[in-house]
Amino acid sequence: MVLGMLGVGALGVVAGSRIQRGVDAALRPLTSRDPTGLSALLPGGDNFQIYTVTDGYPAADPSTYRLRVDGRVAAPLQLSIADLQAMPATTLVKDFQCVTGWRVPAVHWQGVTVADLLERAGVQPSGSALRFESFDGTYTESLTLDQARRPDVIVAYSMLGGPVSRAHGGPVRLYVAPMYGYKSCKWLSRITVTDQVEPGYWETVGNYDVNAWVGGSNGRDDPATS
Ligand SMILES: Nc1nc2c(c(=O)[nH]1)N[C@H]1C(S)=C(S)[C@@H](COP(=O)(O)O)O[C@H]1N2
Ligand SMILES: [Mo]
Repeated sequence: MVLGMLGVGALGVVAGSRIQRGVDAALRPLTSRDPTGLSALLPGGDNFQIYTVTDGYPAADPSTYRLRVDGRVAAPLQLSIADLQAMPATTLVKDFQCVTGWRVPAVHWQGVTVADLLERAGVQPSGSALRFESFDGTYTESLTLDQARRPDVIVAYSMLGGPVSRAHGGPVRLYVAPMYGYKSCKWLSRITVTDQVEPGYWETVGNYDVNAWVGGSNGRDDPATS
């Protein structure tokens, strides 16, 4: 059983090992959508593409890693992985879908809801949105408080049956199930409660929609084309 799981994990690493730096470049998705929808029908398998907007994959030692929660909160937090794992765990089995067209069905995720983190930190009345920062030093994302409090928005420490790998944004990444993959900030280091939405990396560089609902953004539900 253990060997079997390791095998699947190893396959996943091989299949996902391509670095696709900048593949989400501005305007590119407009021409690289999957008009046939066939990629969504391909059976199983870990067909993630691995993205980074920096020169590689940043690394953090899981034993010293801390997730900061700050900004317009009553009590700023600095949480170790053990702290996160001591909180109520949420498990999700849901698809991961990039706005450029690829999708991985039924991915296993585990972590804590952003709602629980916010509850613990205590959001001040002036707070209305969140800024997510990556320790790659470049990537950011945003959600409104209402979006972030959904039960299917988690800070994930486990993915694909094991700790979130370095390539997939470990030790801790965001997973925003109802939205396209660019919302799911990898190498997550900081969540800041802000007074307004600050558009994230691809929303600025690639002009993606800030509200990134799968099937309901980035032109995906335009009545004129569907
Ligand atoms: N820090 C960081 N987070 C990121 C990205 C990135 O380049 N850097 N790419 C985003 C995009 S566009 C997608 S589709 C997913 C890809 O996740 P994966 O690399 O685990 O497949 O990560 C998202 N989060
Ligand atoms: Mo993406």
